[in-house]
Amino acid sequence: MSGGHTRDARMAAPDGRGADPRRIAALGTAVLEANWRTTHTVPAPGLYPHQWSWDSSFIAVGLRRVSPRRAGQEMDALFAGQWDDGRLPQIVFDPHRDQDYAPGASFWQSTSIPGAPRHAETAGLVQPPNHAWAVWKIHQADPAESRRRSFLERSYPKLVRWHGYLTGRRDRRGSGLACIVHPWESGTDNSPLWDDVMARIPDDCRTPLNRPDLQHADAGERPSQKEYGKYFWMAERYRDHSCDDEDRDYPFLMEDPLFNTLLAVSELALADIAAELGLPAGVHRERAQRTAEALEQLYVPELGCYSARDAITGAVVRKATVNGLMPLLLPGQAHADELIATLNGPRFLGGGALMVPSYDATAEDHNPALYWRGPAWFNMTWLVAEALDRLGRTGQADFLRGNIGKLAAEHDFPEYVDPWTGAAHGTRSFSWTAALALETTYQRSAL
Ligand code: 2M8
Repeated sequence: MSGGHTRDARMAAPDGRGADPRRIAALGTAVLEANWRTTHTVPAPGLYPHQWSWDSSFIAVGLRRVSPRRAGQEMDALFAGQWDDGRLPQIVFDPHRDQDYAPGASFWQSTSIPGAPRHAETAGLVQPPNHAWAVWKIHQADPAESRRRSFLERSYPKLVRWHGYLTGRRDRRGSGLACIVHPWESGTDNSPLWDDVMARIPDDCRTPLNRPDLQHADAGERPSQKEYGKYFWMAERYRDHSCDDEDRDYPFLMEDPLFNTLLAVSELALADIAAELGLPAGVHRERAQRTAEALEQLYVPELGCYSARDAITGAVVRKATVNGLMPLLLPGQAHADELIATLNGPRFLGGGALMVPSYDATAEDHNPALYWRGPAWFNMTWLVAEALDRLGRTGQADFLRGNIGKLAAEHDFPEYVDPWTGAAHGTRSFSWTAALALETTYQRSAL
């Protein structure tokens, strides 16, 4: 059980009322309301006090159900942190909360990096590109409001530049896949996918290792001090090279199936946005197709799923993670049957899991309480449910969506849960959990 979070009357519902759609929607909305900060939503009030990139997209997907306008503002606030090269930063910092999260604005000093915005302090790294998909969903929630505010017109060029950065400078290997340069960029920070590469990263960072995160979550549910030393070492190196992606000997370059699937899904959303604006859409469909084809380089037949590749050595990691199931979201998926079999086999849902484990349940080092090394996350389970729905597997999609809402509301919107017992871990009042509980509740019931 994590420390630092408070419990109040809104929280646990031992009588099973957690499954009542109106109650889930009311509680989820209250969390989003409480975590709203003038222009954006913080992922959690204590642990994550700034604006995070892919969190904002997941948050906006749920927020649009109750306020499409505010969901649009959420994306606008993130776009205000866009760099000249098109990157959308991992974090847009709240300058008043520098002491409350590390590394913060004083570590990155982004306003002195060429090409970074002058009016906003941001991290130099990025996160998975789910933004165009979110923008399209926000538009669909209230097209008249979106048109009144020219939401698509102003978002589209920013999203095109963002994808241009990823398919250009981040295609470091020329493989057609974008590389991530830090585990934080994956969104699945301490996933076992990064273990082999992490082994060759020094941990003697120069920045003193300050861990405000441990005031809000148990040390046993967060990355270790050694991992943090390596995270900081890489962030220092990337920052000190002006975040320019031209550091030839930079040691962490990974091609991740989750990151690249979201890029392809978002590129398809860009096609829808372009069509809506009367602009050519074919170019986006072709780009999405190219990314989908390039993803085939990451398919591992003996795992029955995709995996990450080390772009420096060319080695594909032999580990099954939820990241590797995500290409199921792509239309015309060549390995859909194998992916479904893997999802429903012992590595993931086969053992009676309520939500999708983040890591192979049969692996010796699977840990159902440790961050991205086993627990089930609400965003990943929602993505799998979206994929199942698209494939016509509506019964299983509904099962997962139902558990998202129920477990979220029963446990005060936890960051992650034990996949089999639903026991809550990490921080509470977590925004994307609340947003996706809202989204799935609206998907399942006419509220
Ligand atoms: C977690 O990552 C941050 C660094 O970005 C952290 O651990 O401090 C991850 O779960 C990531 O996916 C998420 O975006 C972020 C904020 O919720 O927290």
